[in-house]
Amino acid sequence: MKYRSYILVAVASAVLVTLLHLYGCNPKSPQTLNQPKVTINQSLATEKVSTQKANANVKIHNFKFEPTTLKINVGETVKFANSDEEPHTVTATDGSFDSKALDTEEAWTHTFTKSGTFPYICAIHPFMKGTVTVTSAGGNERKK
Ligand SMILES: [Cu+2]
Repeated sequence: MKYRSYILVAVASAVLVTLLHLYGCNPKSPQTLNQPKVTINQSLATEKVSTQKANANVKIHNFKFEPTTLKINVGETVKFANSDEEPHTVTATDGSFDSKALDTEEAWTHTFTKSGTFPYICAIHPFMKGTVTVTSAGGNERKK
């Protein structure tokens, strides 16, 4: 008889401990067990370091500026990228900007702070011509 009650107590204790373990020590709901997925932005790592954002792009390709004529607003930045095997420059005919020679896959950015029409050439190949037309955006620009 005594032996049997020992077993009962032991079983009851085991059940109690199990219940305590299930409900007392395991408050986590299944949702919190789902770990958030960590994704590493690989594109940031492979992109060439360029902090300056361009509003427009001009590609230098086959001894041409593409697009040849570009219209932007005052304060916007244009990125000129040379994809030719030859070096090229982006040189304003009025002397207001000059990229100097850009090698293959080299890029140069310029921010246009004045409205107007700016023809430019490649100083190495003067037959290469382009134009950037800069207009003031909604007349908000009052800078001098
Ligand atoms: Cu050139």
